[in-house]
Amino acid sequence: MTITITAFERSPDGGKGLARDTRIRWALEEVGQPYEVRLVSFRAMKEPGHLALHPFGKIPTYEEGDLALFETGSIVLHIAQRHSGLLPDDPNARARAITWMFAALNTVEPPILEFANAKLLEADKPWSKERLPLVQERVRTPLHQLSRRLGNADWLDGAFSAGDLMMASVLLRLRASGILDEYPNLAAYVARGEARPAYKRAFAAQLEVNAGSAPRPRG
Ligand code: GTB
Repeated sequence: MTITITAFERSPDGGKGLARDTRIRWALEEVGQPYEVRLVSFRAMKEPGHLALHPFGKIPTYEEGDLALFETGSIVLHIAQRHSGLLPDDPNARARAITWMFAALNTVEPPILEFANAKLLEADKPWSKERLPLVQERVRTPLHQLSRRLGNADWLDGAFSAGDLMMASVLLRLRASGILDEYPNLAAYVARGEARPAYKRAFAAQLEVNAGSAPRPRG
C-alpha cells in the first residue's frame, strides 16, 4: 500500500531538516519503506481538506490505505510497530524504547519549543530579554539529566531505536543556539544519528524540496 506523508511546500527553515516531516522520512528510510510526499502551503493546511487529516492544521500527516494519522510520535510508533528495524523484539526492551520516544516528546521537546517561540515570536516584547535566560535554563535541565544518563553509550538503550530517532530529532533543533554543544556527548549522539544512511536520505529528500527557498522563521 502506498504511504503518503505531507510536508511544507516551502519550509520556513529553507531545508535545514528541522520541520517535523524529516522525522517521518527518517523512520521510513530506516525501515526501508518507500513513500510519497504531498506538499502543502500554510494556507492549504488550514483548509477543510487538510483539516480532515490533521485537526490542528499542521504537517506532517501520514496516509496508508484507509489509515490516516497525525502527530509525529504516533506516526513513528506506527511505522516502528509495522516494520522491523526501529524497535527491539524483546517486550521489555521494546517498552523502554517507546518510553524514550515519550521522553523526547513530553520531557525534552516542550522547553525547546518554548525557547524557539521565545526567540522567534517574543523577541520584540519588552520582557523578552529578561525572560530568555529562564527559558534557556528550562532547556538545560533535562539536557543535563539526559547527558548524564547517556554517558559514553552510543544510544539510549542498547541498539539504535525509534527512541533514539525521536530524541536526536528533538535535539537537532537546538544546534544553532549553541546549547547542544554544551553537552559534548549529546552533540556526538545527534551527529551519530545524522551519520546514519537513513537520516542522510531523509535529509536529502527534504532538501530537494526546499533548496533555494530562503529561510523564513516560523514556529
Ligand atoms: N505535535 C505535532 C507533531 O509532532 O506532529 C506538531 C506538528 C507541528 O508543529 N507542525 C509544524 C506545522 O505544521 C511543522 S514542524 N506548523 C504550521 C502551522 O502551525 O501553521 C515545526 C517547525 C516548523 C518550522 C521549523 N523551522 O523552520 O525551523 C521547525 C519546526
